Amino acid sequence: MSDVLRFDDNCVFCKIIKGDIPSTKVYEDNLCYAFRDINPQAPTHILVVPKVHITSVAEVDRHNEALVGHMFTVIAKIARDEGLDEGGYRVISNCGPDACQSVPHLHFHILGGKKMREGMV
Ligand code: DGP
Repeated sequence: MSDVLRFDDNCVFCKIIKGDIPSTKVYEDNLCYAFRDINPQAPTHILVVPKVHITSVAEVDRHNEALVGHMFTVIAKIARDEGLDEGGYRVISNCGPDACQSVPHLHFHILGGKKMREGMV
């Protein structure tokens, strides 16, 4: 896994990772960054993003699969630290226009802290 940072100058999440746009940091290591969503859909709503610019799940392949696996280890840690373990939580990644992905930088939403409706998933 490379920890070389590759940014897209036009990407809002790349700007957040660089600190050019402020965010409420929850977790950071050399591979990924987690911060609170600006428009929370649940009492706890955190985004986990890789520090390299990957557009979406559609760009996950054998070159970055270890990074994505690491992100899930981080997701589980954050959920524990946020006290979501007992009640449970949802992890979502919107991919492309039909899924209403609005920021084209791979991210996983962690949503928890309330009973969610059954619905899309
Ligand atoms: P998605 O629709 O799956 O691409 O989710 C993008 C999320 O990113 C959305 O829930 C709002 C969040 N978001 C967009 N811009 C910013 C920002 O500047 N700061 C923070 N904290 N969150 C943002």
